[in-house]
Amino acid sequence: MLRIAIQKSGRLSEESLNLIRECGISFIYSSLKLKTECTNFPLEILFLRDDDIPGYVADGVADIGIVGENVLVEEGKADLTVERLGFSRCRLSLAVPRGSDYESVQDLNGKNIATSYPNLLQAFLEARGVQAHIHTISGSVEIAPSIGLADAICDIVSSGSTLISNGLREVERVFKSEAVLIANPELPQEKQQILEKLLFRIHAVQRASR
Ligand code: PRT
Ligand code: ZN
Repeated sequence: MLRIAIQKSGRLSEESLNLIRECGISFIYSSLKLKTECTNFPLEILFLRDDDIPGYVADGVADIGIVGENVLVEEGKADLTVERLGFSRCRLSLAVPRGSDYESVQDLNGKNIATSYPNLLQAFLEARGVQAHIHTISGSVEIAPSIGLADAICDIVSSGSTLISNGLREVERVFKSEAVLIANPELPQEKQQILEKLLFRIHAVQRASR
């Protein structure tokens, strides 16, 4: 039996479950249960916080998982990727208050930037020779400038409406993300074979939806 970790409730959950269903795999779903065994394929589904998924897969607690690349790369585990899944697309962007006279990334030298993605942001700034003070906060990043906590923010954007409603302007794209399938690199042969069967079905689903 192969164990897959998916997000319990959030922006990845529904499409992760849909992908498994589209692969012809059946299971009984209850929002109260933290795991479920599929009835017609050797797969067990674990429902977890997205941030915990890369670590569990790296440690072998789960064999495979579905997570946003933004979380995966932030946690330094990009090498676990086996397949890009094409949903939950978004970007990690830098944004500044609408009225500020931002011209280039160099304007961020010495500034305070709030983010939940310090590693991705640090790599982006370093590559451009910018030194800023990064303040790591775990949520509600968009309000940081208006309460005087930061001069700029770096957060996930999809439609851009959250930035607009908080008086912010997107100025740099730091990272492009989509959901990815990840796997423990040392799966025993039996599990590797189940993963290959699953990947075969995922490819068929992807071809059919193109
Ligand atoms: O509880 P748990 O820890 O599991 O969930 P979470 O709250 O950490 O994550 P969740 O469900 O918000 O997002 C899961 C993943 O979905 C992210 O890691 C991204 O890979 C992806 N994703 C896609 C997004 C968005 N779109 C998105 N719009 N993640 C977050 N947002 C947020 C963003 O933080 C901002 O507050 O939505 C707001 C911006 O949206 P727009 O449309 O107004 O631009
Ligand atoms: Zn999370």
